[in-house]
Amino acid sequence: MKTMKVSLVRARYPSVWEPTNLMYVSSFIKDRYQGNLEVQILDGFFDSDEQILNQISCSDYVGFSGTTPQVPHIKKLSKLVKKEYPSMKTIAGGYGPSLQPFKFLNDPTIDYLVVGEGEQSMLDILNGNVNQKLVSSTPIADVDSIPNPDRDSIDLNRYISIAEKDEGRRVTSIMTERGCAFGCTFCAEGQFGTIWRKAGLKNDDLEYERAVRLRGRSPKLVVEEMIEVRDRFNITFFKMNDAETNPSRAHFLKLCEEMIKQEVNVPWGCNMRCDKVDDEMCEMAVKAHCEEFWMGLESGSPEIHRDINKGTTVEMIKKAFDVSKKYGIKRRTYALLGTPLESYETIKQTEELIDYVDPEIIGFSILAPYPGTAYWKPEYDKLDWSQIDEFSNTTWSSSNLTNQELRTEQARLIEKYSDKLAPIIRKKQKLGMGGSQTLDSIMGAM
Ligand code: B12
Ligand code: SF4
Repeated sequence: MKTMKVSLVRARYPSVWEPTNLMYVSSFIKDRYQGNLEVQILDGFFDSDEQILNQISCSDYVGFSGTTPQVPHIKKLSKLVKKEYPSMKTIAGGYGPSLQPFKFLNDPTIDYLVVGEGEQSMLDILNGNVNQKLVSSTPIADVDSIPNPDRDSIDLNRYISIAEKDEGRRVTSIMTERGCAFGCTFCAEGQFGTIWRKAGLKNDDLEYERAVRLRGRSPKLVVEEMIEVRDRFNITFFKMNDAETNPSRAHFLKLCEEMIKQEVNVPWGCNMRCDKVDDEMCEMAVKAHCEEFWMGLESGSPEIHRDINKGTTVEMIKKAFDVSKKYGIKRRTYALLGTPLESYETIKQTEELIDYVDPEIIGFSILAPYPGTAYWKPEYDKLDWSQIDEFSNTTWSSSNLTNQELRTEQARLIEKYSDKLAPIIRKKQKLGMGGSQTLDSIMGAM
């Protein structure tokens, strides 16, 4: 029987995180495809276009993944692939293509466009069950039925060694859940999630839909995966890949309990929502060897908090930072400049909040109105999104501050809190993001 060969490629972008999404797609198709299947996962962060073209030469299918800033590279690669290997089937997926499907539907160099979570759709394509270009399938409700991300088809050591060089520890990521139950105005997750409804969910009740979208993995299985990965790759730090690891307090506590029970004994860090951080959670997390919480404080202005719909308040943030400090947890935070109500006054409030919570690590970004966020406008489509992101945003302004004023404030805050900037954020922010030349220099520096 002929072996089906599949290459999955993450488009170029500086990221020290392995592409868990493609690793999930890979493990799923390897598990369910009935014939012989070979999969390799490449990454434009490490692999040049030439290397990608050479390495995929025997593939039957090549799938590209990326967020909006990576869309131009996906399109460049698909063009190169069709020129070099006209019979190879090309597939585009991920947030970028899913949120702007029209960019791919008329592109003759893309054969299939996968919208939303892609495991089942990819399998359907390989099985020859897809007769149209746009593919979307009902997301898998039981996330425990998806095998662990495929760590055999990717060179994981390339990622681990960057962290080892930068931080002196062997780091990799683990996902404890999927989706998000919230709808912050600056995040595209809400829009991405509503694709599910189009993909087959019948219930139109947003609350219900959001609750369904958040799907926790079995803590026992997550921890078994951690132990396997710890032992196989000699991991000394885990970073949780979740949007937020604590939207469910019960799930978070169970996860910690399981880590203690199964004696993972490896430090870890995770994204935490500030509305749900309390003594018991911190105590359990520390017992489970948690060392870092990454908590977005966004702004010190109560009005901005209401406006961005995150469901957090300045008081919640103070409490979350205070309580985690009490337990010796290192607190990394992010401030988001430039939401519509931003002014010099609100930035001052943000500085006051930062000084109060006194985080160990901080990053400053400027709102990037990505497709899928509440701030997206069709006219932004004319912008070159490979040149824009939240670190060096040369387009966005608030009602009160121009883009130049926001950037000056960002630079001032970076300078003011320079002793607290995470190494990776320092690299990105000092070099400035956006523009292929700058991107090259960032990639060279990483
Ligand atoms: C975790 C995360 C990260 C991690 C990624 C970790 C990792 N291992 O890759 C880090 C911190 C590195 C990161 C970086 C970035 N991120 Co991010 N990130 C997220 C977050 C919180 C969760 C994404 C996730 O892991 N989902 C779970 C996985 C399983 O789902 P998935 O990635 O969507 O993949 C599924 C489908 O999309 C599909 N699929 C994906 N690719 C392909 C390809 C094929 C061929 C197929 C068939 C299917 C398919 O199948 C996958 C499995 O179901 C989301 C917000 C959110 N709550 O969703 C933002 C989000 C995705 N990020 C976003 C952005 C913009 C970025 C950056 C560009 C930011 C920056 N300027 O640096 C970079 C890009 C990095 C990169 N190289 O891709 C935006 C995307 C918006 C948009 N319009 O594109 C989001 C939505 C946040 C926001 N601001 O709105 N991110
Ligand atoms: S910012 Fe975090 S909490 Fe808000 S919608 Fe995005 S992933 Fe969910």
